[in-house]
Amino acid sequence: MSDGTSDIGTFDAIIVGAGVGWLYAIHRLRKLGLKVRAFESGDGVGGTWYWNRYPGCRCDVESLEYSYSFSDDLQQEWHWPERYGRQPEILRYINHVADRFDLRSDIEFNTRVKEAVFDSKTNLWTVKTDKGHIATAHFCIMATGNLSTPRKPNIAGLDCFGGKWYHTGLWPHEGVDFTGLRVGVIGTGSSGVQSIPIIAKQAKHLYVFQRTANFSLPARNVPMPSDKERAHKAEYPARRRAAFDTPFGIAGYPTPVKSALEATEEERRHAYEAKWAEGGSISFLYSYTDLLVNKESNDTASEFVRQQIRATVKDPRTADLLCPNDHPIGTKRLILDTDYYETYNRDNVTLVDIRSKPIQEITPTGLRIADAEYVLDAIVFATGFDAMTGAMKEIDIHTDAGLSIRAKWEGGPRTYLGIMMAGFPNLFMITGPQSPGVKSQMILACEQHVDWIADCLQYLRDRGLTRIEAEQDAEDSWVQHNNEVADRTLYPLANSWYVGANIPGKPRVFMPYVGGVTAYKKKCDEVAAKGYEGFRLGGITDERRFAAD
Ligand code: N01
Repeated sequence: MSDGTSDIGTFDAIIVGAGVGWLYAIHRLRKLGLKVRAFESGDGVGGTWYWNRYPGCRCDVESLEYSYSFSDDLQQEWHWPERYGRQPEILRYINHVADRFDLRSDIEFNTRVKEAVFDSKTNLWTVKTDKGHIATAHFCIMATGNLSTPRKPNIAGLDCFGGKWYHTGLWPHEGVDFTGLRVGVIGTGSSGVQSIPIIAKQAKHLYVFQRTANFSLPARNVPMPSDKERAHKAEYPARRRAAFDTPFGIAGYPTPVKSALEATEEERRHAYEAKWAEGGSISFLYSYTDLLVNKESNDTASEFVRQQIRATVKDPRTADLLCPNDHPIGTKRLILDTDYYETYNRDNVTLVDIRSKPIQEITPTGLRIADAEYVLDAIVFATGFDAMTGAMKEIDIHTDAGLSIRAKWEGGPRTYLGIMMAGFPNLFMITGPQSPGVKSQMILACEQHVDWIADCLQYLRDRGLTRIEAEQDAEDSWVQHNNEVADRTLYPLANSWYVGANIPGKPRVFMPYVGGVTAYKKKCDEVAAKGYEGFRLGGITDERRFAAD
């Protein structure tokens, strides 16, 4: 077209965003015979694992669990070399999946969706991209990710900084060599904690600027034991099913049977020590039934970890600063590390408390806090993401009725099941807010949503329907239920990205569903079995049938 746009046609479904859910969606919808087109801003597949290439980046869910289940051949043939997958290995795996199932041909890479608008007369979404593509589809599936909008704080002076700066969530593909450099890392969430031990080994000196101490447990990563891999693979289908009967979608941990307060102090110490030695976050949180709902019980686990920190870090003042004291353990994403606390025993590592003395500015040569200036050659922002709502709000999603997602979510996200929203027909989300996604094994969560959406599209097609929309009442009840479930736990006590606390001005609303994977899946299945209860279906006309019919 003369205005620089190009109409690339009409599809049954457009998929926006990257990541593991999105690849499976292409595969699953194609199997229904649907014509799909996906848009991806990067030049390759992988989503989170494409962008987060910082040193030490590794999954905190064990690799035999953190993998696709939809193809038994795939899960049998892939070999995971370590207990927890490293970023390059996970990215290699996702690329393998894209090739094995021939998924790339339906993807427009290097293309960012800027706008999506719904026309209620045609029941069609029209999507516009930064490359000038215009595409229309009956259904739009947002697979934009929950931790895909990196944010760095607005600190005065960054523009004049003479060194280089990086964000962990947008790491250069060619890698960064910190050898001989004075490096500052701002942020001690998962990304900071994973990268700090590796950067410390390279840098001349590493300054860690910590605002809030977080709980971190040892991952105890090891090469994959072949007998463990064999046994796991022999039981894969049963294990995958069992995962849905667990709160976090991860099977293989003994279900706790009693409260931490029913155990003696001695029993608790043994239990926590065993979990500390075993490594892993789920295992630790499964020590007792009530660590995430009873503050007194939680205190026992939190204090155990603080003792471990004090026993590991030699300088008492540094140890004290590293001991989290503003939230119960597990109410922020529990971090898994390799040698994080040990790293502070190195002579070339300094922990700087920016809670009591906040960063004032970045100078041409470094970074200044109230009473000191640190000379730096490089700054690493490990400052996180506009989580769960950021990516959706970056796209101008609206309808011809004048509704927009930005306005609808102004006070926090509102969804039905984290899958759809009232006022936005035919717009699905994969692991949207108010679903368990980020509080579960993400690939399982993505597969569950994609299967639910695919079954829904099949249901509509079988009945000649072209429109589905969440009812307002159903959405309101789900939002209320989501809040009630969260309020029964300790999660809201933490200033976490789960409540948007890391983004100045973001409404404080608890965003993930924490009622557990089992309860959530049961609800989704029941809704479908009752003919998509809580959704309004319609739009029967010949010309609006799916293209594949
Ligand atoms: O981000 P975060 P992340 N001045 O938001 C600090 C997943 N993930 O990228 O707590 C100074 O957790 C902030 O301080 P505070 C995982 O789900 C998974 O590390 O706001 N500091 C905090 O310390 C994880 O939870 C894996 O006071 C500032 C840090 O930056 C999620 O991604 C690996 C600041 C941000 O921590 C996000 O993790 C990596 C400011 N103005 C990530 N603003 C695995 O699978 C922010 N901070 C292992």
